[in-house]
Amino acid sequence: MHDAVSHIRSEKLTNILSVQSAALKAIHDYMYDHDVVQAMPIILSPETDPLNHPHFDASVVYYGQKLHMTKSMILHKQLSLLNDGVDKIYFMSPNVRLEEGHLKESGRHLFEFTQVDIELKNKTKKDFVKFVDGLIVYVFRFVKRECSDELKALNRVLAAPKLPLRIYESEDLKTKYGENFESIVSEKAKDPFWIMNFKREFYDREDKKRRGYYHNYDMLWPEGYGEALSGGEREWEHEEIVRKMNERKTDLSRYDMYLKVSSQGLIPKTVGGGLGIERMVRFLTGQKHIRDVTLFPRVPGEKIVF
Ligand code: ASN
Repeated sequence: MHDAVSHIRSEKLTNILSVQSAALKAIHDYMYDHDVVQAMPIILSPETDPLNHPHFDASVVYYGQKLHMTKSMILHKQLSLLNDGVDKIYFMSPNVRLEEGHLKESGRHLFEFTQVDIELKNKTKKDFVKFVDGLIVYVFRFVKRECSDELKALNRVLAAPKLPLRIYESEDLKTKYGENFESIVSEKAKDPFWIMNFKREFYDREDKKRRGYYHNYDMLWPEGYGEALSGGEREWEHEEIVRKMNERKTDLSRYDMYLKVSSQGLIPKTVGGGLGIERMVRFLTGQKHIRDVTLFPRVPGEKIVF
């Protein structure tokens, strides 16, 4: 209890919250300037991101209906772009992912966090990378300008990266550095960078002519801070969606409504991704563990105080 109170009262946290506030303003300004519409997030829905890695269930039953807490708004992002007048959308989306306790060691996992979740219609991964490159530099510049005292107090020197950010292919990095390539390259890097092509969820587009190649990506922070954003171009064709759900042994009945929409050919062609807010603040402020940048830490496996 005492530790939690002194954490909330610390001057370090004052500085971190100022940096976070500036970074959030920069994100909103950038979105507004680029005509990206902000919509409100949802927390409970019949189905959410399947998140194909081990985690505990977070659902409630409400009037007989099972509702899941948002793991990511990916499916809702796609559905929101069914509106013909909206081509670009973002959500400041709280996610609940009840991760396994060993992930607390990573320094970058929270079981409750917020991502700025972006989706763009009729755009490609190239467009998205360019859009996010611009966002990152905009945030860096704004934070450096507005929070020079706070950064100094935190002993953090930030250099705005040169654009375009470097782009790597995961296969090349795997050959060079082995399975742990993401951490190794993040340790070595001085600027944020992109890695293309990961086998992930059903909704990230797989190349039809080159099976096993996925038109998706991660953006990583340098200095060993690891994953910042993940996203990709999306599957929109019903047959591909069903094929990939089956490949991942997904219970199709859970995605009944989504599949109804896709079977009518309505899923729009989109690209997008989600940037973790707390991870970004951890990097901007140079903190060792993500718990240090949150007012009320939710670290996997740890008991919550407040
Ligand atoms: N936000 C991610 C995306 O847009 C999905 C996720 O967080 N799992 O692809």
